[in-house]
Amino acid sequence: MNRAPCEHRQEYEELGYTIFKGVLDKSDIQMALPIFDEIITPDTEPPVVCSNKGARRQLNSAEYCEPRLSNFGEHPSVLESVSALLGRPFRLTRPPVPTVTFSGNAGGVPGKNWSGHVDWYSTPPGDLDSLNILGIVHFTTIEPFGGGFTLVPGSHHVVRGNLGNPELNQRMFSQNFRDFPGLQDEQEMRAHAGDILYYHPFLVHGASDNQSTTARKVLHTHYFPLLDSSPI
Ligand SMILES: O=C(O)CCC(=O)C(=O)O
Repeated sequence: MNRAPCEHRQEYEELGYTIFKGVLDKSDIQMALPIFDEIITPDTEPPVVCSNKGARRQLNSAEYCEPRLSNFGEHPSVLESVSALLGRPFRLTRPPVPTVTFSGNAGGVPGKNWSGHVDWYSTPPGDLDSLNILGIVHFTTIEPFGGGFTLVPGSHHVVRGNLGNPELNQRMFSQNFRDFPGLQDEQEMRAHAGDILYYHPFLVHGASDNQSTTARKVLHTHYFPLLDSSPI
């Protein structure tokens, strides 16, 4: 781990995301890359993938899960990073989902026509929804405008702060975050192969167009801390 857990936690609290660098090593990456190529190609169609964002292909359901990739959600180094961030026992709450963003349109260009969303579990959110953490495990290095995960820093505070506002609630629940009061500009995240970005469930975020010639390969993960009141 390249930074103290408390620094990651503080960054996650303040900005709504934090990046753990070099969690997976070269041999992990080399093992995984051909599996991405095997299961997701530019021609892979629904229902195996959802391709509602053009060049972005995300494996659609547990039915199509690929254990050789999903298992990275429970790789010891990955679990160590989750543990550092949560500081308590946790569960992997759904199968990790591989996503490939090929060259092309996939959510807009940051700073131009990009628009973000929140991963609502329910609207309005339940008391525990904000405790989920979402991860993006990078298997390729993201170059500028290479389809990187794009987010609005600190937007989880704005979202949380407006949950009691009926007018803004309606906008948030219909994913209308354009010119939303209080939001900063979006930022496209850079990352190296092996890095993991964790983000808050109320963070405004989204995919972005891949204007490079390198396909972006990531695994989306999802964890939930164990609570004293957690059901068995
Ligand atoms: O990483 C990406 O491609 C976008 C992820 C995203 O928007 C989501 O999982 O809700």
